[in-house]
Formats: sequence, C-alpha cells, structure tokens
Amino acid sequence: MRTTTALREQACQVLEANWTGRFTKPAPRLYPHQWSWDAAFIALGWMHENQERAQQELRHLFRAQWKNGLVPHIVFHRRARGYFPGPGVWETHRSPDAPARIATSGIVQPPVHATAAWAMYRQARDRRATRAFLEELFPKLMAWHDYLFRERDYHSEGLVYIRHPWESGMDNAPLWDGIEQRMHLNPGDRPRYRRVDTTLVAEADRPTGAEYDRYLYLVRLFAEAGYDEARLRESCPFLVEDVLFNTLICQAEQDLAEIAAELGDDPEPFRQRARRVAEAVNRKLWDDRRALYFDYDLVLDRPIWVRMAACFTPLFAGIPDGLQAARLVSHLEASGFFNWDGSCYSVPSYDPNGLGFSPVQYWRGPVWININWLLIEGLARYGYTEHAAHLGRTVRLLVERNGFYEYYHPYTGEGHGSEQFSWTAALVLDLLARRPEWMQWGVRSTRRRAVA
Ligand code: 2M8
Repeated sequence: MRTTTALREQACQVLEANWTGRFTKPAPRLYPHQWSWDAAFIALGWMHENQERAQQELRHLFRAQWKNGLVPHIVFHRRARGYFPGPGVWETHRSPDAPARIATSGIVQPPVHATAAWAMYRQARDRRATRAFLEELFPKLMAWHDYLFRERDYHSEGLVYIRHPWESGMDNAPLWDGIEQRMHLNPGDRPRYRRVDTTLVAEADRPTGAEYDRYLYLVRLFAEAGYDEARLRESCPFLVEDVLFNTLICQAEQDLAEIAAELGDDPEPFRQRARRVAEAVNRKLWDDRRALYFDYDLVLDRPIWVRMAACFTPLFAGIPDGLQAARLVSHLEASGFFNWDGSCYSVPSYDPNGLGFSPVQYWRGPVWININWLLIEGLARYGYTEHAAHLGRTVRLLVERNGFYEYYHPYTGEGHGSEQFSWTAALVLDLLARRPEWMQWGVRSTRRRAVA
C-alpha cells in the first residue's frame, strides 16, 4: 500500500500533466478541451494544492458563458486538435447568445460550479484574496442558475430539464435507451462523421455508433433551431428531468445562498429556490413503492424506471427526509450497488443486475469516482459514516491498485477509458485532504443501520 503522501503526489502529477497553462484537460488525449462539470471537480482538487489554479479553472470556463447565462459543456482550446465533434459541428454562431470569439458547444452539463466555488472559499488559506474571486464569480453563477430556471423549467414546477444525453454527464447511461430507440433515423437523417474517441481508447469502452448517430442528430437539430430554447422545447425528442442534474442544482442553490450571505447579499431567494427544487424532486421523482428517485421523460410524460447509482444522489443535496434516506440506504445495500464484502467494488454506475449492464462500457456499469464522491458526501450528511468510509476506502483501493483512470471495472477493479484522468485525481486529493479518516484502513466508526 502506498503512503498518503505518495498517493497525493501522484494525484498532483496527473493534474500538473493535464494543465494547459489556462485550464486543466480532463484527460491527456481523449479530452483535449475544457469540460464544464470536469472543471468544477478539478477545481475541488486544485483548491488544496494551488488556489490560483483552482480559480483559473472556473474563470476560464465562465469567460465562455453565453449572453443568456448558459455555461457551455465544452470550451474549445484553440491549439488542441483531435476531438470530435468540434466547433464546426456545433455552429454556435447561429445563436445570438453565443460568444463571438470563443468556440464552445451549445449544450450544458450538471451545475456543480457554485458548490466548487463555495468549497474553494471555505478551504482558502487567504480568504481575502479569494473573496475578490467570489465577488467576481457571484453574478455569473446567478446568471447561470437563472438561465436554467428561466429556460429549462418546462412546467414552471422547480425542475430543470436536459435535452441531450451529454447534458447529463452520463452519456450512454441505459436511462436514455428508450428515448433513443424512439428516435427513428431515416438514411438522410444519419449524420456523416468520423469519430476520434475509438481510435484513442478501446472501442468496447465507448458508446456505440447508433448512440453517436443520435447524439449528432440532436446537435444538428439544435444548430438548425439557432439554439432557440422556445423552439427546442417543442421539437426536441429528448427532454428529461434528471435526478442527478436537479440534485446538483439544488445543492448549488444552497451554496449560492452561502456565497450571497458571505458577500452581504440576501441569501433567501436562493434558499427558496433550493427548497422548491427539493420539494419538486420529492413530489415528482421520488417513487415511494420502490424507495428510489427516478428520472422523468417529459415527452412521454412518465418516469424512466432505470436504476442508476445517480438515483441515490439526492442524499448529496439533503433532499430526502430521514426515513427516505434510510430506505435509500437499505435499497443501496440490497440491490448489489453497495457491497460490504468486497465481492464488487462499490458503486457501479448502473444496476449490476440490470438489463444491458456492462462492467466496462462507460456509463453502463463501471465505477466512476465522481459518483462515489457525491455518495460519500451524501451518506455522511445523513450520518452513515461507516458507509461513507467504505466508499472512501474503495476509491483509494481502486486508484492505488490501478492508477487514476476514467472509470473502473466493478469486479476486477481494472481501469478503463482514459488513464491520467483529471477528476479522479482531483477528487482523490479532495478526499485525502478533507476526509483522511475514510481513506485509511483499521478506522472504526459507528455504523448507523439502515432501516427498511
Ligand atoms: C464524457 O463526455 C464527452 C462528451 O461530452 C465524450 O464522451 O466525448 C462524459 O463522461 C462527461 O461526463 C465528461 O464530462 C466528459 C469529459 O470528461 O467525457
């Protein structure tokens, strides 16, 4: 076993190697640009080592914010090549809101940014210097959240929708299979393109060609509509109220409230919005019979009963009450997602007994460190410290034995996707710094039992 210092140094080396001078790439070759939610996770790692870089990470991203508040899921790096789809496919100049001089995509990713910014401020050695950064970012974060509630809350019910699988961050999750099957593409609808990802990592680890056809079909739909949300709301075949996305905006609003209070602003509007999201998640996405949160398909007007690790993440934002939380934890243990005995590395991204589960294919089963990180924090929030520590030790085992991979085989622990993956390294740094007791063996904590 490596010492904590050695592990920390290795994690720092990954971030250092992926640092471009302006931002940190998610991975050396597979992802050469800046991604939105990666930037937030990466900042959570940098903040323990280099506050300036943590700030630069978010600054770089928000410099590309659209006039309507949208924070794009990719900010393209001028000097980088070898990623598909690039700016030419997105055609964001068709939108009056896109920035003129910075090339971006035209969709979003989960809003973890206010959460990262508030954590950075709390961790900062020099709070005075960080306060200026917080002041600079505050209006941009407000504009970002306002965009989501103004443009993406279909029924004005406190839930934000996503309109592309890439917006969820969990690109090829089985959640989207039903919707993608309904998208019947005729020969003329099939975009012509050449993928780069499958030349860089194992093809079996990545989404299929049929999935990429649909990803690209949707991008073309957006560009042809000039990214006009009112039009897209009526024409897009993919409109989903996603559990993870809404959990993260709920927590981000709570963190924005903290930022507002710290800067002498009124935190109440943000708290109210967070409460509204939490109530809506509990009203619409909670399935009391199955004791789980499920995504909601706005096109068919019905829940998507697909069991993902992300369905448990409302714990992160404090959304469930104590009884719901206990039932969620029982469910987690009983379903094969969470194993005390080490028969499977917890937590697989998709139900290990689910139809179409794959231990190697991207978001269809492998363990992802960001999802574990959200669950660690969520379990801790409700007092399940032994569960949280078990996941913390699992994270440590995975990276120590296999390196800082993008995702891991839940039965062998083998790394898949890209090596030297930035958010894996960053979140390990964060856990080592803030939760050191959960990253070691032989530490006992009081196990709170889950009740059915
Ligand atoms: C993956 O998504 C991109 C498309 O956005 C891709 O596969 O090319 C996802 O895992 C996503 O969550 C992540 O932000 C991105 C960069 O790490 O890669």
